[in-house]
Amino acid sequence: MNMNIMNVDYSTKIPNNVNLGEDRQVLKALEGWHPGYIDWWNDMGPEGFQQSLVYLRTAYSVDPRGWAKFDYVKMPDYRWGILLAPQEENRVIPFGEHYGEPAWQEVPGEHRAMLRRLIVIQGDTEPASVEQQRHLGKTAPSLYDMRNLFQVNVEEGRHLWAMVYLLQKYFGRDGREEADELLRRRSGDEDSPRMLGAFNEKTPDWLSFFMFTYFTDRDGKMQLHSLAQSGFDPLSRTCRFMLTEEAHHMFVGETGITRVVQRTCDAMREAGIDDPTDIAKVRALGVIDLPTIQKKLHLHYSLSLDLFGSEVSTNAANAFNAGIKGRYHETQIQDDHRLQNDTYPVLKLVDGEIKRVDEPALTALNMRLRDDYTQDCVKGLLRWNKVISTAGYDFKLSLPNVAFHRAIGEFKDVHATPDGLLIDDATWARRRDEWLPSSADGEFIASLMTPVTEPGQFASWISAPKVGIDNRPGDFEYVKIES
Ligand code: BYC
Repeated sequence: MNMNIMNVDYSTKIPNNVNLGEDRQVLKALEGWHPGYIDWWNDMGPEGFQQSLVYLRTAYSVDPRGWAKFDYVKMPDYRWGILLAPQEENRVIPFGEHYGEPAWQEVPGEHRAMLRRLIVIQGDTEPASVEQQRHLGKTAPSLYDMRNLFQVNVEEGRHLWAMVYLLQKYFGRDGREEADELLRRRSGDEDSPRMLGAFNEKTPDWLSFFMFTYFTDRDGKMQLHSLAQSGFDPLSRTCRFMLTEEAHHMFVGETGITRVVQRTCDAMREAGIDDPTDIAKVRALGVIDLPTIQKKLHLHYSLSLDLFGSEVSTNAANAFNAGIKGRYHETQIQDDHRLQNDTYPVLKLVDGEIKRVDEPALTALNMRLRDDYTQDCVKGLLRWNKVISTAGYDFKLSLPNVAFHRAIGEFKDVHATPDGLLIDDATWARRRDEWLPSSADGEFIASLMTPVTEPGQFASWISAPKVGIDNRPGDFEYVKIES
């Protein structure tokens, strides 16, 4: 078969650019896994709308200049495929003890367990997010937003396929067992939860969805970048292509929050409200007040920080030394890429105070990636704050201190305010609802979540997007619900 790596073979049941047609054993394993996946999608994927026609993009190539086509598809018919970025000729391992050696095309035996663990953790997050978001279709604020939700969902499904392919192709029987386990765990399940904290939380409403795609998908971006540096070439190539799709997910988050903030500011202006913290007055307009948006931001940012693991971690050092997981933009960093003698400043709790302490750079890699993440997060805040200041309001959204509301790492046993002031348990209990969404806040937001399914119409609490998907006009019917 003439396989062009840029183009995807759609002749097998599982579209791919990895020559599955000639890799009978792996094809068989994947075909064996497929029915369980479809069962999972039917049980745990989007609730309702499975027979609706959704205007989705599907990858048909991995050429960065044009890799997707848009068309109406029923979600269960989406072609979930296995797509790897093209192999770079003579690629070498860009960091760690094996620095400069040829990248591995097979799993290095000594690092097998570590590699499998990272692939399984990555894989576990993908179906988890679909599970967390499954009920949101019913309350979509527009067909445009509904379509974006489903796009994100089918692509998270494809990312699960991507990890399952690696497990089945490179890890034999235990890889197949892990692939089955990925379909068995469930977000929020008491007995068999998803592996990482944030993926067992609820995504109760659309503001949470936008916060999740902005903050938690961005952890995904950082982790995928680190794995895209991997010396294990198939993992690197897989993650490189996943990042292409991931960009849209964060776009959904960033523009979603922008549109919520915009709508709130517009409504306050129209009503002549000068004080954005007059919550009752603002809420009476049917929009979400800025202080509540800030609370949601506190929540999702702090949950996402936990996904980076402990600030000081021997797991992270081992993965780097082994050449398995690198740093963000590793190949662009000017240093020896081994880090044996370097240090990195880490925020730690010292005698009851938050202090910067120099730690060996190798064990501080989670902290470094988290710092890169925070820098990346700031961009959205600048944009949102621009909307607020342009509307003439003196209010700034901000990221909370890293010690605030943490369940993993250095600050998990203390309480801190969003400004980073350490406080005792009683103060935390008393003031928690000032900083994180309270049940009353949740009820108010829930009261706004009425579906809008008229093309070109939007719910009261969110403004229209500036441009359509695939340059479609404002009244385009992104989802044909009855079909
Ligand atoms: N929750 O040395 P430590 C995405 C565990 S998101 C629960 O501190 P390490 C996406 C840890 O497993 C990206 N447990 O951390 C986004 C370890 O347990 P064991 C997903 C946690 O290992 C949106 C112990 O604590 N990809 O793609 O250096 C939608 C000590 O670990 C947590 C990845 O995460 C937690 N938050 O780093 C869809 C990349 N944190 O082994 C998709 C792969 C730590 O002692 N994963 N623990 O039993 C990794 O690189 C690392 O495993 C972590 C943790 C960064 C997660």
